[in-house]
Amino acid sequence: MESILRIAIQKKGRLSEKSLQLLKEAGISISNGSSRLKAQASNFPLEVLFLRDDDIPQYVAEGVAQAGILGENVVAEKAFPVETKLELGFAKCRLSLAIPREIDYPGPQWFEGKKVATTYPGILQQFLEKEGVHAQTESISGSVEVAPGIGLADGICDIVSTGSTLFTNGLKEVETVMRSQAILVASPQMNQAQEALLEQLIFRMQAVLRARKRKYILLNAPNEAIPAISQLLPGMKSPTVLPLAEEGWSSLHTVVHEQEFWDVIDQLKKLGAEGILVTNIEKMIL
Ligand code: PRT
Ligand code: ZN
Repeated sequence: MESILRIAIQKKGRLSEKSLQLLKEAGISISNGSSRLKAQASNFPLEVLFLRDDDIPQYVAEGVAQAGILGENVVAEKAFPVETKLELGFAKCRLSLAIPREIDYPGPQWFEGKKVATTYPGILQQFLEKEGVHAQTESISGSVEVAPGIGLADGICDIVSTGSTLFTNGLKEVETVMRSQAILVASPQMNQAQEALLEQLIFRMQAVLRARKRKYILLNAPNEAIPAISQLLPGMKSPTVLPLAEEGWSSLHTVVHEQEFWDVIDQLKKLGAEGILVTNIEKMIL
């Protein structure tokens, strides 16, 4: 029987589109959208299962799917034996403790004897234990941010991204319990052929993720500035230098982190660089 790799991704929510996008950029075509329970890739032995994110750790741990894409926060809360293979760089957020804004916060001991509403009781308990604080956790399944306002709890422990949900509910963030982003996890249960397929998938995803963080730079510079510019922008090995038709000038091509580019732009201009072009990279293999 030909082997196939199954990957579980979120059916509908914050992770769905970006998970599908990553598979697509890894060169995997999935015909039908996430309207059904599963879909087959047409050009890679891969089947995609569309699930609620909360169910993914169990499905992967039990080997129903060999891989999954979900938030680190959910992996940590569910505590199933899955292995983190890759940080995917999207759905970045933090799990934080928050309390009513008007309260002066002295430190974690404020929570002693208090009641905290959360959908992450496991992670919260561990944090409180580490801090040596005894608080009661109130597990609720949604709209955690309204709990203090209706008198259900003194504080909350919830996912924060921009902070606007806390703000509109009169709360302030006082402790970061964990940071999270989307990750690729793998099952402890898979055969050799599936392991090989997963390695191929990881290789492709890495090429995509690496490229997302970087830009391809082309610029023109006077020849005497090339050594200095090459030091500023060393690229993968060293920059490509091509002569321009105009005597004494060259075109220099290199790869940089986007942030580094902004950090050195003034220096580049001082060195005489001009006609600077910055473009996206699709894949990058070292
Ligand atoms: O239906 P299913 O169970 O699959 O989905 P879900 O509702 O449990 O999850 P979903 O789609 O909301 O989020 C999936 C994952 O995205 C989470 O597990 C996190 O890893 C990640 N993520 C990133 C977030 C956020 N950012 C986020 N802002 N998850 C939730 N939020 C919510 C948060 O709960 C709060 O209500 O957004 C609000 C806070 O956002 P700000 O911007 O106002 O701070
Ligand atoms: Zn969920």
